[in-house]
Amino acid sequence: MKLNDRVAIVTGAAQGIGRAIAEKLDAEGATVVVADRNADGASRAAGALERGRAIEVDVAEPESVEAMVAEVLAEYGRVDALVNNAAIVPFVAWDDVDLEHWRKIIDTNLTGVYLCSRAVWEPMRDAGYGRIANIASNTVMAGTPNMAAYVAAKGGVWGFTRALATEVGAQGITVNAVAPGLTASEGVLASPHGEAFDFVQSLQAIPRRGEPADIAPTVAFLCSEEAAWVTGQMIVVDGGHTRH
Ligand code: NAD
Ligand code: 4PL
Repeated sequence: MKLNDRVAIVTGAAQGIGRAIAEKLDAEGATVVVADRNADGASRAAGALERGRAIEVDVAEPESVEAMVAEVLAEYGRVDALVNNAAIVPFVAWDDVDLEHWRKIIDTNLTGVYLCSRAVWEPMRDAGYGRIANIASNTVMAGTPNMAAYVAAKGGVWGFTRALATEVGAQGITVNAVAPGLTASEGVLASPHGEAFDFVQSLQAIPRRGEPADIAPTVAFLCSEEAAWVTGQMIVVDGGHTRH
């Protein structure tokens, strides 16, 4: 299988797209660290995997992220892949977002990607191998309303992906982004975003609801050794909603 003997961290993997990614990496042979601030959900998701391991983490907190990576290194001695998936998915008109809320979204959705990438950099550099896959969003192209801070953060993730790819390519590390469109995760289904499926489907080339399992295979490919020549890219996985 494509990921045998590989160790992967997937943040925000207690549910939704992250959980589907964890399941796919596990099915491809990886040992998967289900890293989430929801400790109970992470344990449940990890327990359903062949080689799952749950770790509680808040990706917006540097000490928490460093402790998570230290734990993974102590246990497995390596981190082959990092999937930066954890994020807050808000639905708030842009002028109803106060500064504190704006900062929280940027801290989690953008700074969290930086912190987790920073924490795996040295072990990946020393190993001369690494795969970083960042979950962005097609809202960066669509300019989706009611999530301005989120769209700003995801645009930042897109830019960070390209810049980091340039700086770490010589060390055998690839950095890419996957941009899903509207996807039926637990988080989205429990929010007003859940009412947008009919409208978004009418814009897609493929007229059905996007599911978390639709996103995972592209992420697994980017985490595999054979994706070695793909870096600094953002791959849109949205049933043809946006084209870029
Ligand atoms: P979700 O809300 O269903 O799940 C998110 C998970 O991340 C939860 O388990 C939550 O506990 C965890 N999390 C949140 N903040 C965290 C933090 N600070 N530290 C650790 N864990 C944290 O979300 P989802 O819809 O599955 O989204 C997953 C990813 O996909 C996100 O990056 C999101 O922006 C992206 N995305 C989602 C959609 C969509 O329509 N569902 C579309 C495009 C992109
Ligand atoms: C098209 O990333 O890509 C709603 C919620 N609609 O989080 C997203 C679209 C949402 C999206 C997203």
